Amino acid sequence: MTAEPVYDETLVPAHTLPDPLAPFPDGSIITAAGWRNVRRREIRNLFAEHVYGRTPGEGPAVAFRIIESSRDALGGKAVRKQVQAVLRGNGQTRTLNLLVYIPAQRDGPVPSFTGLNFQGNQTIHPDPAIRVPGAQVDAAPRGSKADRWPLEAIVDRGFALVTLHCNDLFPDHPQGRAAGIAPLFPQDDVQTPDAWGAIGMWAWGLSRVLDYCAADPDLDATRVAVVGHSRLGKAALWAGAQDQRFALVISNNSGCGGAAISRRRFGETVAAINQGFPHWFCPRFHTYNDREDALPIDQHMLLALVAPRPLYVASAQDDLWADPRGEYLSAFHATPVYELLGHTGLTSEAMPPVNQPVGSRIGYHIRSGPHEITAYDWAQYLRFAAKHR
Ligand code: GTR
Repeated sequence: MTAEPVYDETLVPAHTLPDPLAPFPDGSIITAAGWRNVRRREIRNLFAEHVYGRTPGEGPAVAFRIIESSRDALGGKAVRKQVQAVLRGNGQTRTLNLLVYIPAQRDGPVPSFTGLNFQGNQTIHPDPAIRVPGAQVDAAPRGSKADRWPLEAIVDRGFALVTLHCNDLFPDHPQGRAAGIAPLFPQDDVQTPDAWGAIGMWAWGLSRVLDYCAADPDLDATRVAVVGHSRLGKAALWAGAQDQRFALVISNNSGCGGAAISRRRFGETVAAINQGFPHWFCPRFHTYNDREDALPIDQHMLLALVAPRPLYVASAQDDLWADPRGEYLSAFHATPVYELLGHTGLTSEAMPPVNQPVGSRIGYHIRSGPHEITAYDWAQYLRFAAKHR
């Protein structure tokens, strides 16, 4: 059993965060070039070895095919495309089902948001044409998560949306590995200390969405924002950290193993998350249960891997399990890397008031209300993405 969660700031243990800009072993300081050419890769490798597991270099072949499209979606506002990414490797095949909406009014390739959904493409909008692949009997109801995906607002602002169900990549339960993409990779050995888990595979899938964006002439692959809520926010951050083609990265209430500082042990801890979700991280991450101080990184360094690209971190006031203050501090402590690369980050260690977004290159808000991704959150992401468009 893991200990009772701590929700009292005075009980946060004293800790020292690793410095993303600590001098090189020979004592030389990190310049912008030193960050880009050496330190960035070192930190990314530390996250692969100790937290999320290694993303294999070789993977299945991917072929995209458009299986449905309409020029008359959302009452004429959007073009809808339903695309299969067919993966082949190790003699096995899997299919990722991409759902794409593109503004009907456009002058050229458009910027997009991409993110995974929790319960199936049909949940993101009541549009009856959205396909429900697989076992339809168990499928979550159409439009049941539409509150999380303000599709009309996204399209009205000139952005496309590309989404897929996270379970196409790794069904989200401890025995999900075999039904997902893992068997398509050579030597998938779940026992290896740095074997990747669900978050790694979800992130891999987000990079395949980027490949799709690059192949669709209606989309501008140089302007793709990756967004995710909660566990899928952890995946969005890891995708954005590894794949520098993502132009903008958004973490919504991603909490432990996402934006929040692990060493604070506030709300969900490393031990709690590994116990609750043994399939999310690599085996080595489990050795840091109740030993956060031994980690060679902390999550501010994951956010620093996004630099110099625009980054947005959002918390919710009642979402103490995700440690809002730890999410804010993480963005704050990523700031020196943004500054090294010529951008301002967050300049105050004090959190902003509720519902008052701050920041320019690193955006942050804490919204009133619970653990959720809401119209308010999306309004901030649309504003931020439009500013950086
Ligand atoms: C919780 C988990 C969090 C977060 C959340 C979610 O149960 O402890 O880390 O991922 O689920 O995804 O909604």
